[in-house]
Amino acid sequence: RVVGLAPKPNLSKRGGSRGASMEMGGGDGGVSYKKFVSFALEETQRHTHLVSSPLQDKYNHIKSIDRKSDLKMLSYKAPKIRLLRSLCIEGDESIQVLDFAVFPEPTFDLPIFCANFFTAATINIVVLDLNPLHDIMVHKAYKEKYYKDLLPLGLKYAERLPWGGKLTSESIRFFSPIVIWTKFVPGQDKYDVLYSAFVDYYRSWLKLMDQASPEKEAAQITSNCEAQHKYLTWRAEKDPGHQVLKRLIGETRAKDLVWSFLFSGVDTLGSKTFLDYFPDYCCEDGKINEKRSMIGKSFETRPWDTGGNFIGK
Ligand code: BLA
Repeated sequence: RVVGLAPKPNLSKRGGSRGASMEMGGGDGGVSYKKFVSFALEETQRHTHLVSSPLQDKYNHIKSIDRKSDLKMLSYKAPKIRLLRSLCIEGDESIQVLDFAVFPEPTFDLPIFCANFFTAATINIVVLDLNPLHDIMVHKAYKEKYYKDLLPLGLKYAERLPWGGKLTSESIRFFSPIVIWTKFVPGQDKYDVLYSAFVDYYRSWLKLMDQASPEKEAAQITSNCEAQHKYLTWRAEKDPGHQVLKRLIGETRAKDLVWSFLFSGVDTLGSKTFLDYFPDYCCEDGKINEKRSMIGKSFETRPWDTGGNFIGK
């Protein structure tokens, strides 16, 4: 059952990268991220069986307070996918947002697919990655398993979508050596490259999903669960999109959207708190420091070399 405003995954209509640039914009150099979502859903349907998520009934469409923007939500699950969800924000002008993520079932140690695109009149902010489930600084075997073969893919886009400069230092541990972290001035050529990167990265993720076999050991499933919970906890608390959402739909609805939709699982996959995972953020009164970063921003340049070795401080 496909509920709500879903661009229905349709097997007869080929997604692919064909005709990408023709259909991409609004004719004025603008971008619509709907096409990205349609591609992802159709492509997923070719690899697995998507069913609507129970979240879909509650989270489908919100109009912004100023009534100028529409927030559209889609959510599905599949045998290896705990949650595939997307948030698309489109307005008459100013901002376009895509927050698309796929969270695997904890029986799989698959990376988390992450596409976060924020577009305003003069700037695009982009994160596209197969976020490692386990910290690759510590878990070298995990890094080998998933990223060794993907390094050429990262290199393919490193030049055309160059490193976006300093970022919240704490975020780097959630990124892989092939992360596309970039900022650019809006322009059709850039959107075409971004679409192509999205297609390539998503196809790579689906391939990993096809190959993934379930963990046999309970301890490994527990560890996957905790790792995903840590990721969700980080993002639910510190995601940079939160501020924008607050402005669009108000604090209460923004918080609900972030905690119960975007990072659904944060209340169920584990019981540790944000401060258990990130004790540096603890204030003297025991509350969570509201700063997004305790260490500050760093990594002016890409902190991985072409071999995927970490070269940041
Ligand atoms: C900025 N978004 C950023 C930045 C990053 C990300 C790294 C640069 C600022 C910083 O270093 O924090 C994205 N950070 C991520 C992602 C992870 C992470 C994906 O840790 C995953 C682990 N961004 C959105 C959505 C909106 C949005 C939904 O994903 C809006 C609704 C907006 N992102 C947005 C804005 C900025 C930004 C406005 C610039 C403001 C800022 O730097 O805080």
